Amino acid sequence: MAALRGLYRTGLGALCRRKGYQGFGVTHYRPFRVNGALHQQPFDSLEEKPQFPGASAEFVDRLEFIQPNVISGIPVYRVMDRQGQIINQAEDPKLSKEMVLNCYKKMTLLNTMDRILYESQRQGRISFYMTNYGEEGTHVGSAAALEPNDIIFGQYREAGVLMYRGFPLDLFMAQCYANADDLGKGRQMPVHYGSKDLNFVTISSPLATQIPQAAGAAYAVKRENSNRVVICFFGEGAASEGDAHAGFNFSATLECPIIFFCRNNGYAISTPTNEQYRGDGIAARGPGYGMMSIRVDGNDVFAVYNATKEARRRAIAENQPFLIEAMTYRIGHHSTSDDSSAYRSVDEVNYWDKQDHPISRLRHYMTARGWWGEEEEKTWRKQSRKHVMEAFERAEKRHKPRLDLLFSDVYQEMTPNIEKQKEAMWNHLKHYKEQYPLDLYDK
Ligand SMILES: Cc1ncc(C[n+]2csc(CCOP(=O)(O)OP(=O)(O)O)c2C)c(N)n1
Ligand SMILES: [Mg+2]
Repeated sequence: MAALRGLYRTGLGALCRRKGYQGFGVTHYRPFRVNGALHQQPFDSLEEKPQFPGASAEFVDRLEFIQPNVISGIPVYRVMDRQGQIINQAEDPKLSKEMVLNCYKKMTLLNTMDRILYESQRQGRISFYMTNYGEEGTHVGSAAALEPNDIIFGQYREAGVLMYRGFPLDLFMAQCYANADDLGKGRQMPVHYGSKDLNFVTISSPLATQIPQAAGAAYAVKRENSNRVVICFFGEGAASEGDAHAGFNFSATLECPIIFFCRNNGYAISTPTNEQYRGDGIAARGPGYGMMSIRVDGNDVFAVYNATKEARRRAIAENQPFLIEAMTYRIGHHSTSDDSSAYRSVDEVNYWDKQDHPISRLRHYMTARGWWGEEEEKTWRKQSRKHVMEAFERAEKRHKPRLDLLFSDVYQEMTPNIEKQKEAMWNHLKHYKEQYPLDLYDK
């Protein structure tokens, strides 16, 4: 039967039929009338085509289930090897020295900020933190390929994207310290950044909520015809949520200019990928939605850059969604509420930290070109740490936001019940003021 299907695909089936070949088909007679007289038209069952509106397909006459691995072993696109050498010169994005140094500096600055804020949480100075260790290449490679007016929806582990866009250290710190400078007015948990100026939609923790929201934004962008794209970041764990399906399907059917960027970092908290899904990762799902898809080496900043740049260009030109699955590894714990030594070995983590790291790979590339050496590294490490420490000290000293901001921005105008809650809070604080550190708050 497979051979027969092959014949049909190559058009030989049609040839046989034209020559009157009876083959495997059964001859039937189709009745029709001309001027009241009944005639019979012979036809071959193999000529029948399915007419169902839900699929483009052929009939087959043998029971055969489709193997789940028909889409498997999707290759991983990369530009550099682990030593930072370009494998195929034609794929080198040939970024300027200035741009490469900027990428490297953003990746390492993110590292330094993570270290300081992680330690701050450990010392009880902030309530919570999530590091980005090991995934710096996915952040910076994608952010560098976007334009400033593209709209970004993140999950929570994409601080490097925001940093590349120009979000200052002071605002990162203000958000984590929930101080009066925080753009979110201190009302979110740490790492839930957002910036209207930088087109970075505020993070929401319930997994995958951003995916249908991003699809809707992409539909709006398409209607305004503004030559921009929406990019939506999510983890491979979030891709198991129903909202991911809704977002993918709406984007494909409404033909939206969106890049779905999956950071496949091997874990959803303690659940490894081999317990999360049975197919070939997230890229394999793209064809099921009728979506262009690619898998890239997320630790290769140039591969991520090239894939995002091309997906951006085509998403806008052709009004269609693209799915990028960037393979990487979460080197840090899931968050400060997690201890990953309970579910993975030190050797496993060390491999990624020491032998396949996006930062060292880019550094090898820069060193080979004579753009970076020990001296530059030492100076930059010192300087970036100083910047982070200064921002951290400023944030810690700053007052917390005015307390009644808790109640604003729920609706454009405060509703009577919210007004009542606000009054109740002030009354409570009047009675029990000695129980609260009110001097820490803006008046
Ligand atoms: C709807 C919902 N369910 C569960 C959680 C708890 N939770 C927070 S992060 C996370 C794992 C997500 O993994 P992944 O999407 O791979 O992102 P990663 O943390 O690896 O970057 C889970 C289960 C949540 N925040 N929201
Ligand atoms: Mg994950």
